[in-house]
Amino acid sequence: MAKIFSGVQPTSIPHLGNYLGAMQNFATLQKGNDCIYCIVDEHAVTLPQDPATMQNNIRNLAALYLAMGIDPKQSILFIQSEVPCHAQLGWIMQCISYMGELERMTQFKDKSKGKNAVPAGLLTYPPLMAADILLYQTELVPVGADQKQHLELTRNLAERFNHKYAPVFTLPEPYIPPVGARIMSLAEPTKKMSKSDKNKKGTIFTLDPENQIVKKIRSAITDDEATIRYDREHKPGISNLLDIFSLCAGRSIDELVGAYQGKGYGEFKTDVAEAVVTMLKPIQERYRNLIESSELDEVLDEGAEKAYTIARSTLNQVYKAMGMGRVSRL
Ligand code: ATP
Ligand code: LTN
Repeated sequence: MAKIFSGVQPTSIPHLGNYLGAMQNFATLQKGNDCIYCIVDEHAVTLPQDPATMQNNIRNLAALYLAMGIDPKQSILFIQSEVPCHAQLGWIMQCISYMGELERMTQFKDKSKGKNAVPAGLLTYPPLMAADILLYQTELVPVGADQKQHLELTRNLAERFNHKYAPVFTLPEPYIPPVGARIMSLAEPTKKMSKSDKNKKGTIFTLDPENQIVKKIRSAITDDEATIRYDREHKPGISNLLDIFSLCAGRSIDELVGAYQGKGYGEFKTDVAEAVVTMLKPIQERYRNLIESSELDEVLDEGAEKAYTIARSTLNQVYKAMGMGRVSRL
């Protein structure tokens, strides 16, 4: 039985990369493990968000978590800003982080590139993520490949704290799936599929209607070799579609490559689209039933309460180890 924690930002509707790289595993990992899943709204505001859109995104994401199979009887689902311990431990983690290591984070470099006023929160995002994970004595963190570096930093910060003060934190491991950890943009298959991509043709959102999914996959950039084979370097577009097809249809890449020998890209893309639509349909149906229900608020209230109890106990140990506050009150 492992302790598992992960989070998704309510910056828009989760896309196929978020689902195949991370969220699909959230549900699978529930069996036999203690899972905690979070809507990380404090991470989302490291870049400016429209308040009304953010409220909608939070509700949509909560409904999608459940629609994707998170069972609130088995797992805890909550909103980060409703448990103040995250911001509190985030501060401590910032204080034990070095500027140099934060400036070296690839996500910081990518997101701050070209900006003449870089919000400080973009730099201090990874110590907050470390706090999220460490508060729950997490052992395993299911994430996409882009988060590996942040997980390494989390382990370093935990070790640094444990060594300097007291052995409070468990060292977490990333759980990165062998296929799907880096789903690429359909429009630019050398870049990861992203919510913030300006070109919406490259991203399939999990709530996209069928006709849009079909259209986006039909216009996916491929190559002119006209052979379906897996080669990430020379055929990034086809390889990405093979990854998506394999995960959505539950068929191995080798089996698919065999089945599409001598067939054209048109037929292949039609079948990829069908596999994606078939996989997303039941999720979209469950989402529509949940979004208007009062169940969502009950789940989130209960989740915040349960998360707080665990998080507060870790935070007390941290404050005690550091000599903060009054020990008699902890
Ligand atoms: P953005 O796309 O705007 O950079 P994001 O989608 O990376 O945002 P989150 O919503 O917090 O940010 O990501 C949720 C999870 O989805 C994380 O575990 C992340 O690693 C994973 N993920 C994100 N993009 C992909 C992708 N293209 N392929 C696989 N996993 C992904
Ligand atoms: N940084 C992640 C989102 C995130 C997260 C976390 C993931 C915030 N806190 C804790 C796992 C565990 C992202 O941008 N995808």
